[in-house]
Amino acid sequence: MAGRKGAMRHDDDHEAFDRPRRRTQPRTKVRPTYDDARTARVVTIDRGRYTVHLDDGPLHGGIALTSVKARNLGRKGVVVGDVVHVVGDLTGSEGTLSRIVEVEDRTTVLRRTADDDDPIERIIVANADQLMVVAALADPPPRTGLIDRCLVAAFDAGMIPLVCLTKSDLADPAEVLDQLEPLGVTVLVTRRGDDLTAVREALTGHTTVLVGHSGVGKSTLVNALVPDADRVTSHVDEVTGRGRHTSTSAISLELPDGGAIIDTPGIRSFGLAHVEPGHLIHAFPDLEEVVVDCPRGCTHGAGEPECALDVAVADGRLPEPRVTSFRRIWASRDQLA
Ligand SMILES: Nc1nc2c(ncn2[C@@H]2O[C@H](COP(=O)(O)OP(=O)(O)OP(=O)(O)O)[C@@H](O)[C@H]2O)c(=O)[nH]1
Ligand SMILES: [Mg+2]
Ligand SMILES: [Zn+2]
Repeated sequence: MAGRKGAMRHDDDHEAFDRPRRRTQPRTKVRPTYDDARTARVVTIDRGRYTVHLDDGPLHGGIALTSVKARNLGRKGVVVGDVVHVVGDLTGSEGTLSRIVEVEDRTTVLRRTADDDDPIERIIVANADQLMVVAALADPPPRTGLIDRCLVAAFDAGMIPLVCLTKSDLADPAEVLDQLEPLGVTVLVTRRGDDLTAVREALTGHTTVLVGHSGVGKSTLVNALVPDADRVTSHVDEVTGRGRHTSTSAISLELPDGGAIIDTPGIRSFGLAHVEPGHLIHAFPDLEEVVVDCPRGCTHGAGEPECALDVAVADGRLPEPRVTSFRRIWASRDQLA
């Protein structure tokens, strides 16, 4: 109870903060200008408290602040990865609080619906330019449907997709690699204690969000890539074969050589109700070129009677696995993974 009271008191403080400074004009017309605001990035959120980093964050000499949302933002959401403007105490000293007064336009948003029938979409992360689907080759076993769905989400969001297949010490990656190959997506294979040079190279200079089932090794990767990350990891349940949902909130961590990696909680499914039909083809320029010859309203799916993709496969302009793989990931939208 005591903790709760403390939190209430802070909220009152922050209302007081928000009162316009100049009182000579009617209050409703005064819009604070926040000339003194600094730009920061949201790295994690915990019960209404936002940890934001000024400049590059602590690893690169910047400052970490605890912030609350200013009232002028109303119900506008603030998510991990957002670039925000903060005012108030910007020293980062213990016990200080700053306020987020503005959220900059997002370059990308990763959305997901809980499942395809769920109309409520949630933004998971803003401003990431890469999405790395993390899947274990065993323990828990790979579910290619989920990989496909995450790839659709990445393509739809205009993010560069990557796949990381973990636990290659436990199972052979050949089959999953074969299935992903025609998509032309970068696939990285890792194992316990591996040298992670290839992963590092793919991530440096980018902001990459990790997405995958619980227990696949997302936090393990983060710990190997970021010094002092200290992400808690936990074993996969021997009886159910499932992860334990060890990570419970998203957090963005700076990479030593530049860029950031965003660890997220394990997901059970990845709903794609928000994905526009026809949007995915933009991520496949070779196919997009061909479908200009499709009849109006063609979805380019396997059952389409006059789809130009079939003609292009028949006359050798497109490799059949490429078209089949495109259709598979598009069809994954209708399956629950
Ligand atoms: N054998 C093997 N085990 C691994 C590997 N990578 C991770 N693990 C183990 O897998 C378990 C789960 O790893 P986590 O990093 O906690 O998984 P996570 O994806 O962060 O899980 P959530 O936070 O629940 O979403 C831990 O016991 C890790 O030690 C690997 O390459 N090989
Ligand atoms: Mg984790
Ligand atoms: Zn078509």
